[in-house]
Amino acid sequence: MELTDDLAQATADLDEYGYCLLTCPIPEDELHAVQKRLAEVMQQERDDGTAFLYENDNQRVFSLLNKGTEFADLVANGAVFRVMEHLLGYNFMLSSTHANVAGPGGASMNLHADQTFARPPWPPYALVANSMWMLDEFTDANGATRIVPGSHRWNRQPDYLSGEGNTETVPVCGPAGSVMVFDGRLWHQTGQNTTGGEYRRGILNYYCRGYIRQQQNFFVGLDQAVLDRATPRMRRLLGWENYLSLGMLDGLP
Ligand SMILES: O=C(O)CCC(=O)C(=O)O
Repeated sequence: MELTDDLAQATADLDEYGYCLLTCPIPEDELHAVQKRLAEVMQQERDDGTAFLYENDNQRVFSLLNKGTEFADLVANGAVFRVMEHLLGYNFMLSSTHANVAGPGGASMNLHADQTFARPPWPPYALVANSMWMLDEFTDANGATRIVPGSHRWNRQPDYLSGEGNTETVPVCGPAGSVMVFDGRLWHQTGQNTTGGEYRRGILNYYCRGYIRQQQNFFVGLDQAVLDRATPRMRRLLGWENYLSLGMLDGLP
């Protein structure tokens, strides 16, 4: 798939294939600041023994909003926001934000759809959607996210008992700064990193419809300083605004 900064093309790609690939929507210096901060946090968590390491040298870094001011602009980025709104509608929210790093020798992840928490039958639209910010160039060799194009239209998770966990996938490759936005029904997985020394760093900003429980509990875990800095859009994304009659305070929106 071609990279695009045309949002009409991006939403058409999402409808047809279940994903789209956006050209880097932030200035280069902001991308560098995010890369630098993530590298620092990864190292810091390895040094202090709190790093979440798995599959050889893969690493997840959770709760990014509490770990650097650099990450907020990605969460609320305008281009991603508009494409997400196409998928998730009125007053959608941030579900979680974390980094997933495929380290050298890291194994691939099981093929899955992100809305597996919902019991079948699924409605004919996405309940959640994800965005993968590629902080390094994503290649077939370094573990680029692999997908089954068009699988969002099957509207169900893979059936492992019938071998669908082995459905043929394609890697979604792009230069550093590209963003893949994908429907919560799309079958996907982290690729295997077969390189000897490359780290494939990606940030997953995951969103949900306004009536779905968020993956991360921001009401309990968000640092007050993050909320103090939050723009109106960010407060809404975090769940600080009501969705119709949900999320009220003392009977009022
Ligand atoms: O890291 C990736 O490429 C995909 C990660 C993923 O699918 C997940 O964390 O659920």
